[in-house]
Amino acid sequence: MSVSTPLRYVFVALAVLISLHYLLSFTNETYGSATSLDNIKQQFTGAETNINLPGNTAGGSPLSHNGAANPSHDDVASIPPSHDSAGDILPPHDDAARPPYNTPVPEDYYTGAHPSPVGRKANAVFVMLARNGDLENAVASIKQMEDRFNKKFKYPYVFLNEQPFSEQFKARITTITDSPVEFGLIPHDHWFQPDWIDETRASAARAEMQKNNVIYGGSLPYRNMCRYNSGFFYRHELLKPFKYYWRIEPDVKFFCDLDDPFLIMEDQNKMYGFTISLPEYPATIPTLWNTVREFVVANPDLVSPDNAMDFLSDDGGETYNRCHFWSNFEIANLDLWRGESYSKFFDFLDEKGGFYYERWGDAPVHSIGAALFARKDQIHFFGDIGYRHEPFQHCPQGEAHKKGKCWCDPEQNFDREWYSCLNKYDALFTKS
Ligand SMILES: Nc1nc2c(ncn2[C@@H]2O[C@H](COP(=O)(O)OP(=O)(O)OP(=O)(O)O)[C@@H](O)[C@H]2O)c(=O)[nH]1
Ligand SMILES: [Mg+2]
Repeated sequence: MSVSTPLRYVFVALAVLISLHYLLSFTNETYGSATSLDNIKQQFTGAETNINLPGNTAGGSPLSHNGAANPSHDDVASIPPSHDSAGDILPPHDDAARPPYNTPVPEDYYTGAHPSPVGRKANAVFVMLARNGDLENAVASIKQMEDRFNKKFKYPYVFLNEQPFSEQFKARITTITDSPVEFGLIPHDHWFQPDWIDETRASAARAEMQKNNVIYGGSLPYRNMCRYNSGFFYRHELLKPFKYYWRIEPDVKFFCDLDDPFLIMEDQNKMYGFTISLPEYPATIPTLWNTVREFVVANPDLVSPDNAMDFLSDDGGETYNRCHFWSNFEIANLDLWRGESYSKFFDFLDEKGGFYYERWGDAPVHSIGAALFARKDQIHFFGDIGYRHEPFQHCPQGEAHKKGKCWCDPEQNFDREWYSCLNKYDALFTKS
């Protein structure tokens, strides 16, 4: 059968129109939704159409979860969220035709709009000493701190380095937190070996320790770092506004969700908090204890009553049992270090040159300072903070493990290992 010419034109026009409609329906969401049968029906009947919630893909777009139809972060930022009076989230009013699965989560779910869960914060800061080369491990530690704790609390961070931080370092760190972050340069004289140190004697000591395989025994930068952490970090300009700090190192692990430990410090008038304690290597501190004794004899008034000497010594101060709090984790009150007692103590130690002629670590120096210049009840064991710095970890036990939803194996716990000093800390409070 042949079709007459005018009728053929009508068929061709109709075919073009129908093709165009399907083409637009697939490629343009707004067009598709405006012309869908459901919507056209709704225009006439006022009936509600089904809403496809995220996770309810039946009848929804296959792109609703991860595909190209999801808004980018920039889209989220540019669309103001709207709330009804009951606080429910409504689709953005300026884009009502957007399918519900495409409605972005309101921005205030992502930002610091929510205050700390308990509604108040301490005057506190995280501190990390790091080199540019520590970047990957620094990011790993900070990301965990954010996930376990700080994305709820938004405490600021201070990073310190004796060399300027690279742009890459700053960019990678600021990407993973919404909290304020400062990158500080350490003043030259706070870091490097002072002129009055006898370099011949210092380098001979390094060579000897290296020969004896003392850990970091041959390293000058490590000594600078130990001296800086012992006596200078708390004087940095960027730390001046703060009262409490939490020291974080690159490449550590935080195992549990946390409440705010800074508030424990503040509310219970704590001075120093730790998670792991152990004895120091004797080869790094041959004359440290004699120097401490000399200081105490000369300055008896600076030592705190009810101190924790029994954590340090098993014979009333005669000898050092080498127990120290592992200072790669510290939550402490900066006033402990800024106060008269510790300031004079540090200067006294520094003048002896043991940071360079031996290899005095900031862990024993801080621990002796905390034990002698604070009351023992001001030293706090953070049993609920799951933490690992290779090769040891503290994993919370029992209820604390459950409450923190900790991911460490509770059986992998340093507390009662033979090499742990926690029993000496416990004994401070159990002995009469
Ligand atoms: N800016 C800077 N930071 C350093 C330097 N050496 C160490 N640090 C930092 O000081 C802290 C302690 O150094 P570590 O090398 O971790 O010392 P450690 O914990 O005794 O030894 P590890 O078992 O190797 O972790 C870390 O936060 C390091 O990133 C340095 O030369 N410059
Ligand atoms: Mg370390």
